[in-house]
Amino acid sequence: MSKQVNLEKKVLSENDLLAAEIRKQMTERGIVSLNLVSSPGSGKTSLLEQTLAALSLDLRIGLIAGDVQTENDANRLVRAGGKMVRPLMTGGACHLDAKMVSRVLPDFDLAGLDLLLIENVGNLVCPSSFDLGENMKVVLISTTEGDDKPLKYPAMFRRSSVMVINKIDLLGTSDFDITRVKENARRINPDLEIFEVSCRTGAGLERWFEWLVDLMAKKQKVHGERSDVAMADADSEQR
Ligand SMILES: Nc1nc2c(ncn2[C@@H]2O[C@H](COP(=O)(O)OP(=O)(O)OP(=O)(O)O)[C@@H](O)[C@H]2O)c(=O)[nH]1
Ligand SMILES: [Mg+2]
Repeated sequence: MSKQVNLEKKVLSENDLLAAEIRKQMTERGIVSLNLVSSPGSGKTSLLEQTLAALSLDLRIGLIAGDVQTENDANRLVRAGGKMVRPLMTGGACHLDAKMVSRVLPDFDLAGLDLLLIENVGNLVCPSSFDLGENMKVVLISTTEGDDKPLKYPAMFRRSSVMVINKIDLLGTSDFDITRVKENARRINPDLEIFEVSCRTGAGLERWFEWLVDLMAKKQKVHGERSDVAMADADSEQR
């Protein structure tokens, strides 16, 4: 038993080292990276399709579509206008890890990217334990899943910075209570930024797009300031 615990610890710490390297690469280039996590079918690919449709003219978006099997999601994202899309098939594993991400990263022209969106494997448990070098995790929950899920799968909601409640067009067709799901999620993580959207009707998506653009602007301002400082340091070293 303790051997198994030690092995798990080793795998996670190796993953964290690799994730830190990925994060460093992204930060150096001013790329914002989001890791989308949820149960199967909550609408991760649908949200990415809508995001591409709205923002791909203004932002250079790279996408990694993680799946246990098939390239269905990657194909959908290409059809939605994604120009830099890579499928990442785990072949059985229930989550992406940093090693898998670092395997496909060389396929991207990082200098030509503003935003990297990673769709994780549909699973509300395992992906919470694996840092992929992202800036933040975005957890989706759809209105067909039950409003108690943040309490039952707390790690995912604790480790996410954003919760997107999707399929609000289906509110009223089950006993899902949107006020209760937000209360439950905030009991686990009071700092969660919450969005209520329907990827089917488009309701609520404008706020998500605005938040994303704003996040990019903030990160790129910090990146610009850092680059100025680095250039000033290099100049003074040369003198
Ligand atoms: N009614 C409704 N259906 C939606 C909405 N968003 C997505 N769907 C549908 O839900 C189903 C699953 O959506 P996906 O985007 O494939 O979900 P996913 O999270 O990417 O699924 P996995 O990759 O398999 O985990 C599809 O049939 C979508 O058309 C929504 O806002 N309302
Ligand atoms: Mg998907």
